[in-house]
Amino acid sequence: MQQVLNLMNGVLIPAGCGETIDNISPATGQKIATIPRSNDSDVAVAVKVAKIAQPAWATLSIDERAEWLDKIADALESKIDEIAAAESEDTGKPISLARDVDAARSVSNFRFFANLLREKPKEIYEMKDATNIVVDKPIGIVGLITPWNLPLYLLSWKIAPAIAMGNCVIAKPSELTPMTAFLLSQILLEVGLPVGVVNILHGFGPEVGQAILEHPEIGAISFTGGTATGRHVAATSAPMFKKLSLEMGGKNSTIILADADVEKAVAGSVRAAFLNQGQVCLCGSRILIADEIYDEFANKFVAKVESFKIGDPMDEDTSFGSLISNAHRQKVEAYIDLAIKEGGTILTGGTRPNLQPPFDQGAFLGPTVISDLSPHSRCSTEEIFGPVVVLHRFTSEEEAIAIANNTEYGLAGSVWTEDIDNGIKVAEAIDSGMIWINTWLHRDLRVPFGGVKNSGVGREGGYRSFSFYSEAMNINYPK
Ligand code: TXE
Repeated sequence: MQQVLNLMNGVLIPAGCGETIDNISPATGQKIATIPRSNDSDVAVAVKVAKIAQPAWATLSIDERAEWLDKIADALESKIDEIAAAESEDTGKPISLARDVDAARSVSNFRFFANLLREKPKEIYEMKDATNIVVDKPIGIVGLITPWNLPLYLLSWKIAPAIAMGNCVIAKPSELTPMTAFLLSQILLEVGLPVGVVNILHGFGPEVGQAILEHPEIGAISFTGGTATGRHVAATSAPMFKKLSLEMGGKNSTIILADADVEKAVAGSVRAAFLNQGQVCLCGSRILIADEIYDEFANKFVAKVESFKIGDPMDEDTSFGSLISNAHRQKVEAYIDLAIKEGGTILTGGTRPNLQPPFDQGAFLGPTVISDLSPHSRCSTEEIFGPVVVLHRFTSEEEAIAIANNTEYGLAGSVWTEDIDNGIKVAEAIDSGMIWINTWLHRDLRVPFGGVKNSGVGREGGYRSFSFYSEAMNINYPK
């Protein structure tokens, strides 16, 4: 039984109150660790140590901080299999996905921001009689709050740019997935990162998370999670004028135009629908198909979905793991029941697979495809955040765009067509932060990442992350 500890001031310690929370493996239902039940007094101590560490950290040169990010990347890379195994056990995702996506991206997040920091151009604006120089000053102490679906991938996506810009961080991973954050804590100690620069506190959102939101000396909050919680984060932080980055839910459309390459579109849209068992906010959970190719596409799509290998996430051949928890599975199953009430037809899935012990105790649910629902139905417009997709026909591109925009979210999506120019035209008409054409989740870390409407506020990625984690100051002086 692993005892997860907080990282605070360069040591691994329990919560001040000594209380713990059980961490359950989603695939087996077994307790695998305990985590600290931290609260506001732990946050108060973390802020004190971060405040002491921050001035020295901020005065390091760009190259020195970039060097630290590279050291962390190298150390993560040397433990990529250990990280993948921990992430797979903690989330229920297949080990192959944990290695190829979660662990690999955690390494590249630190390496990417190290190099981007080195290349960061100086911002100088010359006037006839004066010069302006823009200085990006650190905020000081920033709060990072992250979700359970891509634990280390998203934690590293925030920590790297935050410390690159000279801040110290107080991070709170999801209480459902503490394991790789704990591995990162140990790695930060191994590489000798100066104490107090990164502090990682575990515990419940409304307790230690809320304390981070409320602490007056934490100047910015970067949150990734559900829209409901994001609304609460904003309501708490905005009146304190904290900088706020919100990455929240999605209900993304995959649009299959009549001229699409059907084989390519089927393969791509199945991956976009069910990667990480559909628990990625970028997943394409509404598939809009041109009438002309609907039957061919739907049949091939269902056949591909039925080829997933569901089971032990630690088995290299498994391509479909468990959901994050039994509670989340019940939420997803409630949507499947609702879909039937709303007139939907279950083309495949909708049931729990029969698995051998101990996986019979896991939060498994088969990939589910539903047709014949109205595009205005709750299942077609609300975020389910699980392995459930709805298929819709459309007769014109205008209709497809209208369906795609008919949701409170605006995060991502994809368009499948052999005519790229037309694909770009359709993409631009969709209220969204990012659209892929004939692919999905192909990521250049320099581009803006984030959404509109109820999917988020602000953008992460590249220099946009740097500007979030700093305060721009202009100095003007005469020639
Ligand atoms: O979110 P929650 P979950 C979205 C995804 C889905 C959800 C899944 O669409 O809706 O996130 O993650 C902490 N004060 N995205 O269920 O509950 C909580 O402890 C402070 C979008 O975990 O919102 C956890 O650490 N913190 C995203 C974190 O908030 C609080 C990608 C998120 O928890 C808190 C990934 C409080 N009062 C998931 N209550 C994207 N757009 O990229 C909870 N927390």
